[in-house]
Order: sequence, then structure tokens, then C-alpha cells
Amino acid sequence: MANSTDARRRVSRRTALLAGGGVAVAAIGTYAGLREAKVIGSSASLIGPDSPLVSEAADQRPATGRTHRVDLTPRVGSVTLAGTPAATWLYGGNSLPGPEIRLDAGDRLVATVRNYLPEPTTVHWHGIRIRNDMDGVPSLTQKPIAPGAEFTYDFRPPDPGTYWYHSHVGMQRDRGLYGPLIVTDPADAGAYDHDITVMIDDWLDGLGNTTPDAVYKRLTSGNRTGITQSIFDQTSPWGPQLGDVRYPMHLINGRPPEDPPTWTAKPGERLRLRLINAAADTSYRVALAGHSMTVVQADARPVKSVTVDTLLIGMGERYDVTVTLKAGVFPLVAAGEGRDRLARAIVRTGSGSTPPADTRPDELTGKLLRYADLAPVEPPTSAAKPDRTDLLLLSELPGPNFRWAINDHLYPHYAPVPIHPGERIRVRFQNGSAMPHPMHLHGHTFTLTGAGKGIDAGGAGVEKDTIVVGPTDTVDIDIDGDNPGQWLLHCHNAYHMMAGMATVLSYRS
Ligand SMILES: [Cu+2]
Repeated sequence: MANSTDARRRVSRRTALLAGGGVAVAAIGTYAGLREAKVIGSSASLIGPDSPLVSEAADQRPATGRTHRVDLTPRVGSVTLAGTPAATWLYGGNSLPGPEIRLDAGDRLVATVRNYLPEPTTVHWHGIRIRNDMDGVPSLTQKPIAPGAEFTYDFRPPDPGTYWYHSHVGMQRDRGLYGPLIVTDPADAGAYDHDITVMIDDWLDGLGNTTPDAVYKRLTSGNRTGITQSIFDQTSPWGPQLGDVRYPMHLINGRPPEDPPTWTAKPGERLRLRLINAAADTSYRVALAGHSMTVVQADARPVKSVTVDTLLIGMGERYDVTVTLKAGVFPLVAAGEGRDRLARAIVRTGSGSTPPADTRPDELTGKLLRYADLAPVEPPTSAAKPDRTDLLLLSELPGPNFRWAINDHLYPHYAPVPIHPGERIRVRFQNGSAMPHPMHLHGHTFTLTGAGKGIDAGGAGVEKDTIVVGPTDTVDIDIDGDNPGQWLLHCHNAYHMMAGMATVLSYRS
């Protein structure tokens, strides 16, 4: 049994390897996603996950003094999806998604993970301004948890909002190894009657004898037929190419559209919906039939209320919306962008029959939320000009072998984005491909500058942790160097990430 102190000691051995300068190599394991990390350039002054600066930054964050303990037991299991059994990997029991973790901002979360899988695993706490040694990135912030071993994550989420947790090893997230993490605000009076988590996912694991790993293998073999057919839609703002894989099913809270989760409420009541896109390869367009939705948070950050008919949500993004309910039976639909399949739930406030499983509400083609519509509730914490700009070119390398790169490097080979504590830097994403890339930065929220045609010169000052960089678009984000460590910055398309589309925001002393 390993506690977090043991883990930090192990990490410190690895960091000693990394700190050698020149081309550093950390040999961690042989499983997919656990390959050797090769850092290009000097890493002599690197601030690793075991640095005292990591604890120092964490200790300054709010603390309620309360402790919340959970056990997660990743294991082989199975789920039944509208009568079809599917073998998969799950966090304990047969629960899909994993158990919802709910605690107040500043509470301490002690999450013990005992690995019953046949492979190493880790847990990443997506969107949390976490301490670096608890971030769950194999070979970067911790040694992966070996089969049969145990690791305890121990941290305090500082900011309320909608988050999620998931495995960060290989394609494990595209199995059932994900769940919601809701950080509540004790000062929030809650201007809503029902608080509902809506976790949306594309699903193929265990169906037709396939697995996410088998599909990834096909993609890299250059075989683009059958399940690995490109998804195109010329009319989408994020098109033309929206995905690489034809998913047979889409789920809300682990359930397909034929067997939807159903929520009962009264007409006139207000819902808060916490929309989370946990998918590997699918952007979702979400709408509630007969209703508009008021967006109140984007990636756990409050935004000025904006009312729309529908939202497009990239992989890893979250939106909180409120809705005042009418009387009747209403499908909440998450339609795969560019795809003919959908996920849905049912909101029931009166009598009536449930509409057919493939019903597409008119709202899906109504007023669509754009990044330009988002405005921060509070002025940005820092409006200072960035000290410098780093350019990150997002591209698919030529050839048939499905290689997705940042600045022509394929992770775990990477050229880090260096940052010094206290520095403010600008990162310019330049998308040289025909696909949208939902770029996610660990351990931070960044500030949109308003630049980028996908952003339409609006959205300035909005803080997010995941931003979709549209095809051929350029998007600028500003990052404050306030959380020392080594932080993955990557595309949240699971296949692109596996294929190398990641780098590291690397603190240097
Ligand atoms: Cu991508």
C-alpha cells in the first residue's frame, strides 16, 4: 500500500532523472501512454511535482478543515446498454459513470484508488487548480498505479464548479473510467430547484467485440474503413472534419437514448444542468426541447447570463445552464456534431408519452452559444500584458499513420512551454488541420484574449481550462504562472492525445 508521501518520494527519484539537463529521459513503463518521456531542450531548472514550491502554492489555497473520503476501485466489469451487454472497465461496482463526488470548495478530498485492472492506471481531476503531485499524469506527475497497488490522492479543490475525474492512461478514459466531480459553493443560495449532472459520452467499448485500443490500433494502421471512418459536416462551425471514429452509441449518465435517464419536476421549477462532455471523439450540440437555456458557468467559471437555444460542447468542456420548466415531457438531447446519432435524457413535468428515441428538437438549429457570447462576471484577476508569446502549431503530420503533433513533436517527445513562477505568458494555438482540437491545460484556468475567428473578438477575459481551436483558426490564451509544477497541455480528443498531441507547461526556477 502506497500513501501519497511514498508516491512523492517515488516521484522525486523520477524528477532527479529529469533534472539532469540536456535531453532527459524518464523510463516509466511500457504500456501505451506510459512511454518514455523525452524532453527537448534543457530541463536543468525544472520545478518538479516534489518541489517545496508545489506544497507552498497549495497551502495558500482556501481550507474549510473538513475532509471527504472516497474509494475508487477501477476494475473489469460490464454494463447493459438498452439490453445489450458490454464488457468494460469501471470505477467500482457496475456504476457508469463512476460515483459522483460532491464537496465544498476548500474541503479536503482523500481519494484512495486501488487498482484491480490488468494495467497501470492514474486518476486525473479535470479542471481543478490542484497541486501538481496529485494531477494524475503518468510519467509526468506520478508513477502510474500498478495492478494490485493503491495510491491516495489528497488535495483541496479551491474553486466551486463542475469538474470531472478520469483515467489518464492510454485509452482507459474511453472505457467507463470517468465520473463527475462537483465542487459546491457554501455561499451559493442556489437559485434553482434541482441540481442535475449530465455526463455525455460516446461509447463503443465491448460492443461488437471492439475496444478503444483496437480502434486506435486501426487508426494508426492507416485503415479508415468501417468504424474508423472520418466524420464530416461542412455546415458546422467546427467542421469540416469532426471526428475519426463512428461511435455506435452515445450516452447520458451511462444510458443510451432508448433507455434514457428521466427527471421529474413541476412546471415553473428551475433546473441547473451541469453539462459535461466526457467523450473521446465527439462534440455535442445540446438542447432541451421547448426551452431556451441560460448559460451561467463555462468550465466552472461564472459567466454573465446569456440565453441560447443550443450549445456546442467540445471534449473536456463543461457548461452550467439554468432552465425554467414548462409543462409536458421534454427530451434533453445531445446530438453528436456531424453525426446521425444522439444521446438524450427526459425531463417530465406533466403527463404525456415519451417521444421517439431519435427525436431532434428544433432548438438544435436555433441560437447557438459562441465563445464571443461569454463574458466574465468579475473582471479578470490579472489584465497585465503577457511577458511573451509561445506559438503552438497543431497539425497532423503527413503520412497515413495518424500522427497528431504540437510543433511537429509527438508526445512523449515534446518541446515544453517554459514559465517562471509569477510570470504571465501568452500561448497562441495555430490550427493547421481540418479538425477542431479541444485544447486542455491542467492545473490552471487560462484567460481568453478575444483573438481567434472561433472567438470572434469576443469572450475577452473569460477564464476556461479547455478551448476548442477550430480548423485553420488561431486562438490566444493568457496563463498566469501561479501553480508551480509540470502540467500537461493537450488535445482532449482521446485519439489525438494518444497519437502525440500534447506538450507540457513547464515551470522553471
Ligand atoms: Cu485534436
